[in-house]
Formats: sequence, structure tokens, C-alpha cells
Amino acid sequence: MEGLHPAPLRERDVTRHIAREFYKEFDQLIESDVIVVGGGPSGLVCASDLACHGFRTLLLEQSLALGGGFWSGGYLMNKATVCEPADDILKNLGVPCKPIQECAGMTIVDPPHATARLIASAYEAGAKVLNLTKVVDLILRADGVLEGVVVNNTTAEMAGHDVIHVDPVALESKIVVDATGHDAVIVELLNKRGVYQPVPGNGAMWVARSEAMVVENTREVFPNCFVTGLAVAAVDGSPRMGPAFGSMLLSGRRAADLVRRKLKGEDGAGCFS
Ligand code: 48F
Repeated sequence: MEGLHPAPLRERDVTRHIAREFYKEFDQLIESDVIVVGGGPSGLVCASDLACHGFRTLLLEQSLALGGGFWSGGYLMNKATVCEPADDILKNLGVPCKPIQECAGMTIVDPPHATARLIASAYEAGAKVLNLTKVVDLILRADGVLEGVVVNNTTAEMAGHDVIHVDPVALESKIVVDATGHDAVIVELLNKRGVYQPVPGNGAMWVARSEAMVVENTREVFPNCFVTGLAVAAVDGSPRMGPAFGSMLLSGRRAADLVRRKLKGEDGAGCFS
């Protein structure tokens, strides 16, 4: 249609400017203060809080879409539970949280609405995002210091090295946060490299216990490596909790707070255990 654009839109310009912007930004992501691995609810809150405090924060997600397991409330039902006080995190983002009269403190949310707002909030806070980016290894010095992660394009990894052999690349950071859910990928890699004990994985379901334990045990598990969200339960062998998402949000917030205090050199912050 004439008059829609001041100059005719050229295909080469679309390609050129996508490439230019991507590589200009990518150049700045090679070195960050914090890399958060996993864009589920815990990773999104953690990345958003850290970026809000002015830390150079990079969120890595292997899938095309951010959001992890928060798009559905389990069993393909489009409702999820969030208990107090985690509902405040969502309410502050404008997500309706419906109180349930017969269960004090429990609210029901629409997961796609909540997930969309968490994603927007991470971007608005200034977190940078690389999706379709899978962490496959760590930068680990001989003195046991974690200095970043090794990543590859997810589609190249999916094809397998015998089909497409593409070498991964490294991204450096002062802190790595494992927000990879059940798989606790970063801690598993520490174990694979011989510097951390085996990861037991989640125990059987026990919602109340698990929700409390995940938040309480969000911590630095190895120098410069913090765990948040369901990865905490996997690392500790504590119970799974199904579609109860409050502790994911609170754990992401707690991880960001611990990381922030460590980076600021505050006393007692982030002692790994
Ligand atoms: O699983 P996920 O949503 O983790 P979370 O934030 O929340 C758990 C809940 O969704 C739910 C639950 C509790 O209510 O039971 O499961 O702890 O998000 C983890 C994200 O990490 C990504 C993965 O695709 C997902 O989006 N991820 C996993 N491995 C890698 C990765 C990897 N190697 N590289 C990059 N991203």
C-alpha cells in the first residue's frame, strides 16, 4: 500500500538490521555480572530483580519461548495456584490473583497471563535474553572457580554432533544462577566435572513441605553458583510440588537478593553449602 512507509521496504535492509542489532548486542553479552540459566518463573523473577538493581544480567533459555513450566497449571489445566505472600509479586505486575475462600492464603492465577507479565518485567528491568541457547558446559578454573558457561544453539545441539558438528562458545560472568528446574543442569555439570556431589533429583510430592524448603534452601551451592526454583528441590532431594508456583517466585527473589549481597561484598552473603 502506498504511503505506508517513507521508502520502499527492502528485504536486504530487514536482514541487515536484524543481523547488525543482534551481533552488536551479542558482543555485550559475552561478559555479564550474572548469567541466569533457565527462563521459568524462578529465573524470570531472579533476572528481573538483578537487572532492576543495575547488574548486567543475561538470561539464557534453551527453548524458543521463555516461561518454562508456568504456561500451564498442570495436566493441561489453564489455572495455577500461588500462595501468599508470593501473590504480591504477581499483583504488583497487574496479574489478577483470585483468593480461594476455603483455603486461606491460596490464590488462583491464569498461567499465560502471569508468565507474559514476568517475561515483560524481566525485559523492562533491563535483563538481556538469549533464547534457543542451551548451556552445555561450564568455564571452571583449576582452583574451582566458576567463571561462566559454555553454550550452543539449541537446534544444532538437537541435531546431534554426528549430524551437525558446531562448536559451542563461552560466555563469562561473575555469578551463574541455576534456574533450570527439575534437571538442575548447572549443578549436574559441576558433578560431571567432579567438583560437586551427585544430584538426587526431586522426591515424591509433598506440596507444603516442598514450597517451604525451596525458598529456605535457595542458596550458593558452589563458589559463584546459586540455585533457585525447582532446581533447589532437585539438588536437595526434597519433594516436588506440582502446579504450586508461589515458591518459584519467592525463590527467584531470594536468589537475586543473595547474589546482590554477594556482588556488593556484604557480610555473610552467599556462603555456599
Ligand atoms: O522448569 P522451569 O519452569 O523451572 P522453575 O523456574 O519452575 C518450575 C515450575 O515451572 C514447575 C513446578 C513448580 O511449580 O513444578 O515445574 O524452577 O524452567 C526451567 C527452564 O530452564 C530451561 C528450560 O527450558 C526451562 O524453560 N533449561 C533447562 N535446561 C537448560 C535450560 C539448559 N541446558 N540451557 C538453557 N536453558
